[in-house]
Amino acid sequence: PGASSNGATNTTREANEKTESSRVSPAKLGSTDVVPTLAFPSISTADFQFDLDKASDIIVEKAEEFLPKLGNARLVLVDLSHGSKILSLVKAKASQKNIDSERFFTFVGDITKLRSEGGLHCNVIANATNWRLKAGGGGVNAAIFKAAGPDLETATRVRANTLLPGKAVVVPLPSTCPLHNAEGITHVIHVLGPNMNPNRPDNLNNDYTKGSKTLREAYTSLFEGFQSVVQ
Ligand code: AR6
Repeated sequence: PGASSNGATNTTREANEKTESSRVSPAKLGSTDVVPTLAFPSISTADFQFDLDKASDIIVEKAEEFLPKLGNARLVLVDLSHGSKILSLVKAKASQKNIDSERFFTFVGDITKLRSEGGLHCNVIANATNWRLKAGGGGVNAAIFKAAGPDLETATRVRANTLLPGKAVVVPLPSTCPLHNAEGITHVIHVLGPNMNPNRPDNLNNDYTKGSKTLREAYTSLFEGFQSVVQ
């Protein structure tokens, strides 16, 4: 499942096949012993138009930095299509580094349906959100708030009303939440990345010195948030 040859590039197909094999042992352990796994979208690279090549460097750099701090936990970069450029770039760059491909890999699928449709159990997912932490707006933010229903909005409000670029907030999901009971997701981590979209307010006006610094901070905040859940 999820590894259809329909439009798949070799790299992404291999990535999903690798995932299929790497999840065999945790699946045998029973539902309470699943390997802690964070699924995250590429922050800022769609609606916020951050350069894909620069973003892929930052993702690989931050994954390499955090993997040793995360025990046996896994980091999975997710995107919707087999043709995803960011997945291909990250996969190629990660393979050049001394990174355990069982603990950091890419996966094609909808982040709100990874277990039910992709067979990949991730107990934590990240959301590329907006500064108001509001539902809607398109992209992964709209998808996650829609799939989680009003429970996520309520649980988010308890933690924060707004978010600064480069910051993340960890939100525990109540067991009544559909994402919790159907997908096994116990936490959503909202992350706000730098906005490079010239058509949106508060964009960084193509300043990649600031933008790259903020994207690094965003991944640091995200992975530290995941670390706090795992410990
Ligand atoms: N599952 C997996 N990945 C997804 C999904 C999904 N359901 N939907 C999108 N992606 P974006 P940004 C991928 O635009 O650039 C929103 O309106 C997508 O292909 O969601 O940080 C917010 O409210 C891309 O690789 O986030 C903000 O205002 C990645 O997720 C703004 O967009 C991020 O794309 C944030 O823009």
